[in-house]
Amino acid sequence: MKRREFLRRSSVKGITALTGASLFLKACHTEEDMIGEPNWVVQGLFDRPLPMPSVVKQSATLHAQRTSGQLLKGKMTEILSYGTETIGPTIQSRMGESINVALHNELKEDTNIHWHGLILPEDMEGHPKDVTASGASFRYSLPINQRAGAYWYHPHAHGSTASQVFMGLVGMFIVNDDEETMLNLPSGDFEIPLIIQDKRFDGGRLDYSPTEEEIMTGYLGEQILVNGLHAPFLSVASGWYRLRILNASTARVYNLGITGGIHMNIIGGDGGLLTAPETVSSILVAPGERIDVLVNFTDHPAGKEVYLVSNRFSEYNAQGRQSFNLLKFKIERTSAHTFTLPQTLSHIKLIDQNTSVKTRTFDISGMTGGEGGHGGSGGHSINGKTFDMHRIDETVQAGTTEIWEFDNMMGDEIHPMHIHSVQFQILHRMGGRNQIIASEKGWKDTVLVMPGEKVQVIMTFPEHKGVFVLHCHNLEHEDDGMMLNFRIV
Ligand SMILES: [Cu+2]
Repeated sequence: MKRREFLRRSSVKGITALTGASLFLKACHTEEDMIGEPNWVVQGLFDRPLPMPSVVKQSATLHAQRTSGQLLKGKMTEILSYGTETIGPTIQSRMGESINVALHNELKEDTNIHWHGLILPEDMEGHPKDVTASGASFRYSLPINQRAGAYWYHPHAHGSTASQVFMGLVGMFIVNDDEETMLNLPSGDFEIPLIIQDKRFDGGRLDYSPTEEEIMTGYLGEQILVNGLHAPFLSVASGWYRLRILNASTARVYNLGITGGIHMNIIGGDGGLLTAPETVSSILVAPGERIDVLVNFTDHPAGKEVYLVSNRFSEYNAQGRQSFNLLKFKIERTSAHTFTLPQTLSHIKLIDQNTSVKTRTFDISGMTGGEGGHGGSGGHSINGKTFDMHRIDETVQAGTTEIWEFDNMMGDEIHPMHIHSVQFQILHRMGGRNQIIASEKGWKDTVLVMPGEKVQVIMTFPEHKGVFVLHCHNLEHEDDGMMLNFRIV
């Protein structure tokens, strides 16, 4: 199918007004109508316990390798992994520390690690030019000079980022600091990392084989995994929990909520805590984004079961038309632990717009007109350009502040835009949702730009110099070339 025809048929532009609960329009399809359509999520039994990634501190050794895991009930599946678990270990650190990570590439292809959200020197942060060949090793030395937050890590070898992430090479990277510790937030058994990935299977085999159409829209899986397991449950007490949620899917956006009338108190986004909690009934989380959520199961009787769900958010886009469960919470005991939601969480100094030395606009709505192709000559573009490893697209001055504008006003596709090695603040969203949502009211490294939207962000570049990338975190788009280099001088 030609692209134009495909777009006409899918009418994805209509997504723009449909993302807030109050803006939700009545769908003309019922879910029953659409069962069996492509990428329809298949729900499981929620009868296997949620696995927890192991936690490592100060140093880690990661063996990128082919192994197997029981992602689906009763079936072993070949996956890629950083060790013996289906999800990479959570690397836990404190601001001011330096973390050493040894990567051993035991794959048959290049790989590397990008430390998503961490502000790191050029040679450590995982630019696609810096890959580790099959059979080789690399030592990452990561100085942690930023505030508490849930960051994460994944491969960034151009052309194979999506497949390696899809096959399982992901992990969380937690930074703690004194400001966060003072809050005494729920911790230990009450702090739960939730890493969400959608997967497609062909029989018992993981299947990553996007068609040309799927490179346009993103590759959607029918099974939703949490911490590497399809349809798990978590046994909880009737107290407060802190959920550290990461969307590590290649393209799927989730509109997360909890059933049973339980609200999500959003306390943080990509770059750590907000200034104050924001209470929502559901929230969009795009690929690459994280949310930090406090949930109160107090006042719910033992024996009650509720679900982490993704609610419908668009009737026009295939992935927005369905609501489905991701994880079951079984409230099974009472908790002696008491906690009161804090009124204030952290201090965030807003960047003064008057200090910006330049505004750059990035047109993310276009295609280069090529036929596209995964890792090929490219279709998705930024400012009409597809990624060239050796071309510097933008040059910025270390330590200066700029406003960058991502313009998807004329676009038809969903683009979560990510900038390496900085944290930014979101100034405006024009068109579409026309607002900044709860998780966007703090520091960010990835911002969802829906079709019909234009988003402005402001950031101060770090003092370290070098070449970094900005790109779409729909990983099919990224591998298709929707990425540029910027150099800090
Ligand atoms: Cu994109």
